[in-house]
Amino acid sequence: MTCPYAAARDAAPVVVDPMVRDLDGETDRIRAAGPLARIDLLGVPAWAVTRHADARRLLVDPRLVKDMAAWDLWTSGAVTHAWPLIGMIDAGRSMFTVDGEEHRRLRAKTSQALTPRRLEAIRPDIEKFTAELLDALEEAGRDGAVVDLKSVFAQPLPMRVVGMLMGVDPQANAMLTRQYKKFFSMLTPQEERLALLAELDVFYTELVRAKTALPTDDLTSALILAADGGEPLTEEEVVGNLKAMVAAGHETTIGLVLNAVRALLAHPEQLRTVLAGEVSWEAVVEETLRWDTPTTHLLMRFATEDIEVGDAVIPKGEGVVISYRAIGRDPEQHGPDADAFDITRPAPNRHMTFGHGPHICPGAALSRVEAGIALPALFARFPRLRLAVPDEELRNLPVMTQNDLESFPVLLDA
Ligand code: STR
Repeated sequence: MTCPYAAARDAAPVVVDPMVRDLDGETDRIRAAGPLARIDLLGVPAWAVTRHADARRLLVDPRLVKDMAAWDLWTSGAVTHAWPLIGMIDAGRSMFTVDGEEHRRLRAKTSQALTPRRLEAIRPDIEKFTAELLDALEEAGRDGAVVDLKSVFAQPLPMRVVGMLMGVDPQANAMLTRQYKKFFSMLTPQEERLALLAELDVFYTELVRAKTALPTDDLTSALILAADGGEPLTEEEVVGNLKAMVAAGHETTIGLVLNAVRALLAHPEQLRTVLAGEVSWEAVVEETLRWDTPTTHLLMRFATEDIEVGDAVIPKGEGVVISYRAIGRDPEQHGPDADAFDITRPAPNRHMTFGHGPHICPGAALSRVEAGIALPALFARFPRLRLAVPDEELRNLPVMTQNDLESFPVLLDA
C-alpha cells in the first residue's frame, strides 16, 4: 500500500545549513522540494511550508499548535535540550508558546501597547536615538574610515527602542546584545547556550520583581498590573513575554534595516527614485520585508491531527516550520518576478513576513516605525553611503532561523 505522503517523506530532506553559506540557493532548493518540503534541522526532521497560500491557511488552523507536548520527537525523548535549536521552541510560557483562549489572555496587553496610534507617542524617542546613533556613525566613519553599519547603527537602535518600551536599564543593552548573538549562533556550544538562557532568565525575573515592587511607565509594568478584569499574568508569563519581546524586537529589526540598506545599495536606480521622493520609504520597507525576510524559518508548530497540504499530509505529532523567506519569493503570490527586488510593486505589497492569524507579529507596527525613521534619516545624513566591500562578500552569521549578516562595512563618503 502506498501512503499519500510517501513521496515527500522518502525524498531526501533539504538539509538546512547551520553555517548559512548560500541562503538563496537553499531557498530555491526548499521551494523546489514542494509546498511541504521535508527538511533536516541538525538531524531533526520537520516539514517546511514554502507557499504563501498554504501558510495563510495553516496559520489559522487550530490543529496546528505551539505546545511541544504535541511533538512526538519531544515526548519520545528523541529530541532533548542537547539539540541546538531547542531554545527556539522551549522558550517558557508566553504569548509565543501558547494557543487559544490562554493565548489571547497572554497577548492582549502587548498588542494594545503596540498599535500604530500608541506608537506615535514614542516616535520622538526613536528619532532622538536615531540622531544620536548617526552622530556615532559619523564619528566612527571620519576621514574615510570603514565602519560597520550593523554594530554602530542597525543593532543598537532596536535594542534601545525595545529596551525603553519594556523598561530595561540601558546599561544592560550591551550584555543583552552579546547574549543574543551567542544564543542565535550555531557555533556556540550547547551547554553555553543553555547557561546563558538561564542567566537571562535570572536577569528578566529580577527585572519583573523590581517592577512588581515599583511599577513604572513601561510595558513590563503594564503586563504585571491586572489585565482589564481578566486573570492577571503570572510572574512566569510576564518573564516569558518580556524575553520574547526583547529577543524579537531586537533581533528581527536589525535585519529589516540592514537588508533594506543592502537592497537599495545593490539597486542604485531604485535608491535614486526614493531619494528623489518618487517612491516612498514605506514601499522600500514593505518590499524589503517580502524579498529579504529577517526571519528565514519560524520554528515550530506541531500537528495534533493529520493535516492535508495539497496532495501531501503533515502527520499527527510532527513538526512544522514556516519558511518565510521562501514564502516571500512565492511566484504564485508575487508573480513570475518574485525573485526581483522592486519597490514599485503595486501597493499594498501583500507579503506575509509578519505571519498571519492569532500569532501575527505584535511588533509589526513598531518595526515599521523604526525602519521608517532609521532609513530616511540614514540616507539624508549620508546620501553617498556605500558598501566598503562587494555585496557578494557579505556573509551570514551561522544562524539557522534568522537572516543575520556578520557585519555591514560601509564608507560614509560624508
Ligand atoms: C528567543 C529565545 C527566547 O528567550 C524567547 C523567544 C521567544 C520569541 C522568539 C525568540 C525566542 C526568537 C526569535 C523570534 C521570537 C518571536 C519572533 C522572532 C522567533 C525563541 C522571529 O524571528 C520572528
